[in-house]
Amino acid sequence: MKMQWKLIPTMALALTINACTGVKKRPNILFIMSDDHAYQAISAYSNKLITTPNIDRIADEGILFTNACVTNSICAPSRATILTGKHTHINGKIDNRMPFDTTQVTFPQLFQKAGYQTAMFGKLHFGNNPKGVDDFMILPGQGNYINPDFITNSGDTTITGYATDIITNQTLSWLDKKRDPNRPFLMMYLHKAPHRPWWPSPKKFKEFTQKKFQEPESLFDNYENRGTAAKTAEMNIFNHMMYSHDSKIKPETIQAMGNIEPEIEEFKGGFTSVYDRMNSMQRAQYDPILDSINSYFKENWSSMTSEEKMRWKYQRYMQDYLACISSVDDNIGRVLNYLDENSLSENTIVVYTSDQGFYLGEHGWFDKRFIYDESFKTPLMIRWPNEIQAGITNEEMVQNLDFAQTFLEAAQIKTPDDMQGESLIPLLMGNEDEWNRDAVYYHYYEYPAVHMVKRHYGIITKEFKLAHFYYDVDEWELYDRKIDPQEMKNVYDDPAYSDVVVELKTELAELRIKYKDSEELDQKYIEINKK
Ligand code: SGN
Ligand code: CA
Repeated sequence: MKMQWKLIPTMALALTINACTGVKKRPNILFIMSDDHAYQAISAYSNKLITTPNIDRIADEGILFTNACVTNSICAPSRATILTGKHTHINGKIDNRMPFDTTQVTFPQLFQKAGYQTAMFGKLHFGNNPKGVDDFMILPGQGNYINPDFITNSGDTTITGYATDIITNQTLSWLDKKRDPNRPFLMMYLHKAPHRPWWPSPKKFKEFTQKKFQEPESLFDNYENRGTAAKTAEMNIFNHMMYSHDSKIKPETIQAMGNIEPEIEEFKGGFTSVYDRMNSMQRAQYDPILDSINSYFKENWSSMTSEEKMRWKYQRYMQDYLACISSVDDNIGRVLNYLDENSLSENTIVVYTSDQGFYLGEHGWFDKRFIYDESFKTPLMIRWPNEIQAGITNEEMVQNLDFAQTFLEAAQIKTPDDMQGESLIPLLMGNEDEWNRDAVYYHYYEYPAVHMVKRHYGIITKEFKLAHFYYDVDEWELYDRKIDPQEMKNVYDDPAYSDVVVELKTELAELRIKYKDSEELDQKYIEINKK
């Protein structure tokens, strides 16, 4: 009998072969993704802020990618790229607002057709009926942290409790009760956390409000030597983070202090929209912690300098953001333990990633969107016992664009010709000489919109990053990634880099052709957004 892996000549996988049939056992895939989880907040990457022992386990027992990145640093577009294996200008989901064209082929559909059992739990962000999944329970849109509503194949439901725990309970319950032991599975386990407005579980809220975190060097960045886009973005912690919506100051405290924060339409009721979902038992758990934050704020705010306010907001931000991550980590531990206890670890590929990176005060920012490192890069680690050597690190520039092809190759399913990534299998197997990508392409569109990050596209190599900001500006930026890893100085106009600029512009034009992006498409998406 012809073994399926022969379809893929470069692959040298030692997949378990069934002695009787001679057919290789296809691996299960557990794809774990969080929403807005910065690599700076995973101890496998850096232990400055938090310890994440369970997420780290995946890296320790598998491969850690230190240069993984996205093609468009925003939620729904990243998810569309992961599902379709195509850049967002091709799959059409260029921003959170555009509809996702559900007639497209997504990789779970191919798994389903190939006999895999498929399921999805948690945040997808678009589409009520994800195609290609036998069972699902997804949050509508962004979803809620507390007592979240879910869309399922058997109707809508609301579950009491904390989203991160509930999504995990559903995942475990499916593995336990619905998994068919005679078929491989593809499970997409997708956390809502740690997305804004960062509501932790009561236990973690209490624990993390006692902690103080190290500030990043560029917390007070004044955006000198950068372009207009960095100067006009609305994601500065001091200027754009909201006391009520983000730092959890109750509206009555704000009012008692003389309405110190203007109500911005978009964030109106931001605090109450979460708080009002709690039942009285939940409120009794949150209130003592909220009261302590509120009374400190009320007593000290008027005497704080701007610098002190920035520092206070940064600490409140980190306390809540990292507390959310701590719950994600605990819950991932539950799932990894389940795999161990049920003899599933050995034949399951476990992937941990985020839909993009995030600013944790670097450049004074929160949120994402920019081509700059903290939002462009994303965590990625993959465990596959007997196939991936434990504890290896890889520095290649891999993208979320590559995931679909990687999973398809691992599952011995034929990849559609129009997917635009590269399978990461050679890198997983340690065959780096079979990998020859030296640059990646990036394109961000959601402007004008929340956080006001201008449209831009660019090319990134290990040495340089060249970006073109357009729409209401026409500006180029160049960063020397080796000399200036924090991207504090745009050297585009520096004559010392003129040859680099010429070379990278040529390569960028080639990449735009390779990935079928163009000025016509830039213009088309501007016009569509105007409608
Ligand atoms: C919400 C957030 C923004 C965030 C976008 C997109 N505000 O609008 O801060 O940039 O989502 O996030 S909040 O009302 O949730 O606080 S994304 O991850 O879905 O792209
Ligand atoms: Ca996101």
